[in-house]
Amino acid sequence: MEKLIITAAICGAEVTKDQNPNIPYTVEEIGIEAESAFNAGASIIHLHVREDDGSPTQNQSRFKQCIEEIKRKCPEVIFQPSTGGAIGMSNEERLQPIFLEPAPEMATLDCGTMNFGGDEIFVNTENTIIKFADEMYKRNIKPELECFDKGMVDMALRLNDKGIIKDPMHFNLVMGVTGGINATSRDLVYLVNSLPKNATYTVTGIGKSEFPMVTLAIIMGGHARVGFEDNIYLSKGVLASSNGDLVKKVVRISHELGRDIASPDEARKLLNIK
Ligand code: KMH
Ligand code: ZN
Repeated sequence: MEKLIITAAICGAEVTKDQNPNIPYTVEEIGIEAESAFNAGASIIHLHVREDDGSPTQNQSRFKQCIEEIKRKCPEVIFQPSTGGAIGMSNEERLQPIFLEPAPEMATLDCGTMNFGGDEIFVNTENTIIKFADEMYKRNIKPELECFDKGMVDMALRLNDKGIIKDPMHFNLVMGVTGGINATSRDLVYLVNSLPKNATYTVTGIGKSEFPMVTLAIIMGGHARVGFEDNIYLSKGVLASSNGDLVKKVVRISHELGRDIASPDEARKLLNIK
């Protein structure tokens, strides 16, 4: 089986230090968390950034500072800024990291609108998806297609048929968000069977489903995402002390199952990043 690409979602936009004091906010903390994930085996950093007080921002200069800090510590790592940002942000706000110089190698492309718990709605209309995709391809940025539900996979496939989303596609199947698809083996098999043969995919399980879903992905030939954005616990009731702790656990599981871990350059080849 091909090597496992591990993505670390080190920070997110919603989780706070009240929930786990190790959530990074400052540039320095973000650098430390990225380094811990990279040293443990992550080849991609999925990046949100925060103000020093923890509030989420898509500010381009904040992204630049954080990326420079991470590059200083782990120059080879692949950056994947979020264009999802936080719920309620405008499209213009969310797109800012796409216009960084140099352009990031990847970015997220959220493939549909959905409930996000309580009164929250994460809005991604079809036209938004098309605009974000166009902006990414203009800059040779590989989109990771964030699918929180089956209809989002279908949206990506429809836009692929129209030539808007290009082959080979790379999906992130995000399972267990309130309002999205459940994190079950049945549903993962259903999603994976819906993908074209030449697509690659990563699996993200939210909360306590993180490690079970990632383990299934390792077995099925997919790739794995972990990190504070998705889950703050190393095991039941035990807060993770770093993103590196979460990545180390995936590496351990993967090695037990006989699958080696991809370096960033190996990940670039597997994802067709040029
Ligand atoms: N913060 C979520 C509302 C992404 O990074 O593209 C959306 C999100 C997806 O995190
Ligand atoms: Zn994100």
